[in-house]
Amino acid sequence: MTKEEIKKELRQRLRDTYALELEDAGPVELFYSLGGLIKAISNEKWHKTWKNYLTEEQKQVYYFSIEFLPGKLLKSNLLNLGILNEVRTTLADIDVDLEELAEVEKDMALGNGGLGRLASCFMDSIASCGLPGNGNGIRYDYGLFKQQFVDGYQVELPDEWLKRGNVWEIRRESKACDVKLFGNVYMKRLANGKLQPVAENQTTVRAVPYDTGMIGYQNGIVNTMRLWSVEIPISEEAKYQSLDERRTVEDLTAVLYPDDSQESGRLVRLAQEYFFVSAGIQSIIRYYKKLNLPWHSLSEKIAIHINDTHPAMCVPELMRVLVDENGLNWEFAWDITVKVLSYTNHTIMAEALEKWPIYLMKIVVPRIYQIIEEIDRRYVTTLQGIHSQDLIQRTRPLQNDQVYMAHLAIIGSHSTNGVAKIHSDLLKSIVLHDFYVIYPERFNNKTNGIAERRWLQLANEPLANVIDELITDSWRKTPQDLKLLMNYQNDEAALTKIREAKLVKKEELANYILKTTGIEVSSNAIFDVQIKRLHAYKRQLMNLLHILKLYFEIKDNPEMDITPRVFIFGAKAAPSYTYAKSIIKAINEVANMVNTDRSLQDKIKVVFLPNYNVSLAEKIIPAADVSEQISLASKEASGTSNMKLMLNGAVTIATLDGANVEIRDAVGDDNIYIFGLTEKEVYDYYEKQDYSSQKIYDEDENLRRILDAFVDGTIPNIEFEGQEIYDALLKFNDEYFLLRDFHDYVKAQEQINQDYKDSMLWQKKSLANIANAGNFSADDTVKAYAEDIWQIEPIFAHTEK
Ligand code: 26Q
Repeated sequence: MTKEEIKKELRQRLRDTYALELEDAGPVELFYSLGGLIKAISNEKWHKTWKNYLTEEQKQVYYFSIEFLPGKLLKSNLLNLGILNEVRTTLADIDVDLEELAEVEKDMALGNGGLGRLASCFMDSIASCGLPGNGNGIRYDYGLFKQQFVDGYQVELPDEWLKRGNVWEIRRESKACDVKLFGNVYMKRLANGKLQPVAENQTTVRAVPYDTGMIGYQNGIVNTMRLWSVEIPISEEAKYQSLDERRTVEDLTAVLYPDDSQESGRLVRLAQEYFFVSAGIQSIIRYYKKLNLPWHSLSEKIAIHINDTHPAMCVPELMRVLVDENGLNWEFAWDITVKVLSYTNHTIMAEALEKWPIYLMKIVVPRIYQIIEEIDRRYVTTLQGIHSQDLIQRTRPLQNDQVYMAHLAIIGSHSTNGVAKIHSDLLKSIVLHDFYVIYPERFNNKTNGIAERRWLQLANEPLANVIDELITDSWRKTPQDLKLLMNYQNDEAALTKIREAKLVKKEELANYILKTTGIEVSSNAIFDVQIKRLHAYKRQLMNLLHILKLYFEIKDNPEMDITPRVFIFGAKAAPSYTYAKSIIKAINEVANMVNTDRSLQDKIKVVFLPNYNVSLAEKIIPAADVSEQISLASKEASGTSNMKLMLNGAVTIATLDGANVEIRDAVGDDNIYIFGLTEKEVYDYYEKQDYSSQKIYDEDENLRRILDAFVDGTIPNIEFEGQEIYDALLKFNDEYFLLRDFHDYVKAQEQINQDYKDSMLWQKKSLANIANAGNFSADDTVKAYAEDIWQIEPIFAHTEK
């Protein structure tokens, strides 16, 4: 498209939709008009892609995820369509700043954190690699809550992301499906002797899909992310007499549940899970039937991926559709189901492994529960005589009046993968060891990855441009080419350019911090960043203990030699997770105490930016010098902010947990700061049960002073929260070994303090991180899924044949 064509199109759209001339339009009208134009451009490619998959009968994967976290799409769509620069300069010609328009768009925040963001990186990569793949999820009216701080406390506000409408989606009423919930089911014997389930008093709701094009990176491919929204079917309208009754239906897709193991077990959440699973499976089978192929070919045309256990009802629902609705016999249907489905596990935390009370399942999805019972019954009988009774009992889906969703997912699929090497190994050796004994061939690893397009090309243009100058722009298509940067390890001019690019982003972030919090920070300081959900196992509190250590040291010795540091946090806590909320309050109070103490001479500052989300991540990550990845070894399945931060030249301080292990292998010990217990040492403690945090406290004077600060009034305004934290660390013996790892953590931090002073030494480490971040491209991750698990092929390869 030429600049003139872009201008003409914009003009026309502004007239048609807003009765405005270009000169009179504000950012909102311009954003929506530009969005409409982009959609029109991509729609042609979208339709072609879809037609192509259909006529070629390409095998497609459907990625079922209860969360997608794309963030904003404007710039990413422009980049992937290859018109980012044209549009930017065209707008500049008429005195419009693209960045200002981009700010108009609300983040699409239909996810909690890592799992949802991974799903969206995968959508970008699947399209960019030309793989035939679709997303299937829920279109929540309200995404993850907006976080504000009031007196240092987290306050949650609703996320009204749809208020001004969503330019990217297409409502496809013609593709709606009915989903049936509640009621009772009994088995009726037919004339031919077969049993048939008969349902009574069911509630039928309509699932209406809203499709969003997932635009591949400059390859003409546009895939579909399909999100389902609930409606009352027209035929059922009469049944709903009051607004209240209508509301119970409409509540189904009203709001995303915050990651909240303590609040789990809610009826609406279970209904949500079934709702998008059932709608998704029905629409896939409807499509497959159009192909007029025999049922045994289903697994040659369709792969369905279960992202964590939230969509695990895919197993019984696919069985239901094949057996009840299409008359297949159980064995045949089961064989197909296992071949079609695959499952990813994202956690080893026991409390996060999903289980549903049987009584609730019977209420919400009675037929699905019957099918689960049959799956359980057959599982037990089939393994009889092959495995021990104990093993069979421990692994069956139904136990203790609950349905174990992970068991269902593993038994009903052909592949179970973890998300980093150490995590997958732990699944095999400990967490899911019983299943590994039964199905060793089903287990595999797929280390997570990230979309470099968003996290470097878009988020960090200064660095991206320097990289182009040094190694050409081939890395933009092939992130592995970033390795070429290793040739500049001793090139001072190159290292300086990279440092200057970092400085640009640090200054931008410093301005943002000043504007939003009033806190002044210097871009000469080390920007030390910990951004992730607030969880005890992620140990934001250990970071805070280190900050307090520095605080006391500077107070005692105001002239101490320390590189100025700004500690930056971003984290939401689940609304009912009181301990996490107490940590937020404590960080905010320490921040206030530190930032207002002139005697510290700006040697340390603490900034807790509210409402951490994808857009804020795009501001923080490019500006980071130090990446905090300090979870207790064995607890973080993978982590993905670790990858985004290294890609932007931050150097990592880390435990050997999740993908940190592979990051260390990629960059080498000289370019990462590793500390703390290993996963094996953690498990040794569990076995011996001889950990005593009290002992460490008693023997370490400095640590005593730090912990006492929580309860002796040193940190103001945390009477309740301080006591809670103090007790967690001492009375309840420090579940996540903060005190055990603290000393080692401090030593690593001191090394960072030293090394940062030698600018070239530091830049060299930073370079090694950027250069090796190509190892963590989500493009490679999805290609591995495509080959090993889904057996799907890129569309180019197919057309070339
Ligand atoms: C549970 C109960 C009720 C409602 C919601 C939930 C819930 C919601 C979201 C439970 C868990 C999640 C999300 C988990 C998650 O994001 N896990 C992260 O996945 C990343 C991608 O694989 C990993 O990198 C992280 O290590 C892992 O913590």
